[in-house]
Amino acid sequence: MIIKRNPNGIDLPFSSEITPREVFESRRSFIKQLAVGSIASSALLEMASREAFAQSPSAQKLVGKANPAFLSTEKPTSYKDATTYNNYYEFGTDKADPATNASTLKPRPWTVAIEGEVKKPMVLDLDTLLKLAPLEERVYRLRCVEGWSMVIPWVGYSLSALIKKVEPNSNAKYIEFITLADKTRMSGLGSPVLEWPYVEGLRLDEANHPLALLSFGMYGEVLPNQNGAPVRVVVPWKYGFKSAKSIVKIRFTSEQPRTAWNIAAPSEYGFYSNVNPEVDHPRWSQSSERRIGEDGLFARKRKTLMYNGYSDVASLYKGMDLKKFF
Ligand SMILES: Nc1nc2c(c(=O)[nH]1)N[C@H]1C(S)=C(S)[C@@H](COP(=O)(O)O)O[C@H]1N2
Ligand SMILES: [Mo]
Repeated sequence: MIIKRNPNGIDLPFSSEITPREVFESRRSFIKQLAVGSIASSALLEMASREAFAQSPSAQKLVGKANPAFLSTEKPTSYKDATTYNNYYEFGTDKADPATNASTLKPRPWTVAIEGEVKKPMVLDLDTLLKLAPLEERVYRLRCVEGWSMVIPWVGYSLSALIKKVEPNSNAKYIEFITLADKTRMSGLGSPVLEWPYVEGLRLDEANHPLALLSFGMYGEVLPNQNGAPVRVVVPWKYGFKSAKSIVKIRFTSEQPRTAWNIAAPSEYGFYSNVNPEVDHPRWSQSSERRIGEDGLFARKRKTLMYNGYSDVASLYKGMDLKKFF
């Protein structure tokens, strides 16, 4: 149990039972993996050190135990890029807007209501949510539908742990994420660019896939507001917009839920939105991507991988025409 004083002066207990030694060792194995799997530059090793993840002196630490099943040999995107180049339209549509405007989001106190087709509907406060399962660190690629990608060390646990707790009933086929829409705190809500609140959804078997992450932190710290504090999902095999930020309600449904980008432009954004280099967006190719931080004059574009490289999920879509179910 780690108890730390956060910037607002509230003592926050965290469930992760990690000793500094375990942290050190998991970090070492991460470094070893990196050294084996790719060019071991000194910058890379430094990036992998716990110290390098301590990004801002005032931020609340949130440590997860590195899960060897979900590490990556790719160099994480810099903390600065990951926190200043964001899509969070509730705070404006320019990439720099969320970092500038999201300081008004109040991530504590916070509750998530869980309702719909479950045997145990409940309202969970953030501390209870944080203690529901051991926190892990997982390094995931995030691929935005706009054609750029990042590599981010998230902190959280599989969404399936929460699903198990509330016991979906036999009608539950989908899960809907409803996010905060607070006009008094979110400067972008005046814009009609999307319908608010921002909503997203998954089929229940997708949500139960171990890769689907309920995330509370990144780079060893609580989520910065602009990255979706205090709780979001990260669904790494789907385009970034499926990874809803600042969730206040999770509803289990029998019907496929509406989703924000599908409402805004149904011919461009489907419900599934799996990363798929073979299915172009109507207005641009999806076959390659720009890795944020590699945008120099000679930066090569990277090939986009099917399911963003997370081929484990393919069995979820057996027999489906992914051009139709885009
Ligand atoms: N509530 C909400 N969640 C959101 C968005 C948003 O505008 N509002 N943008 C999505 C998009 S398009 C992307 S690419 C990712 C970006 O996450 P990041 O800024 O943490 O990299 O968040 C997604 N989640
Ligand atoms: Mo995105």
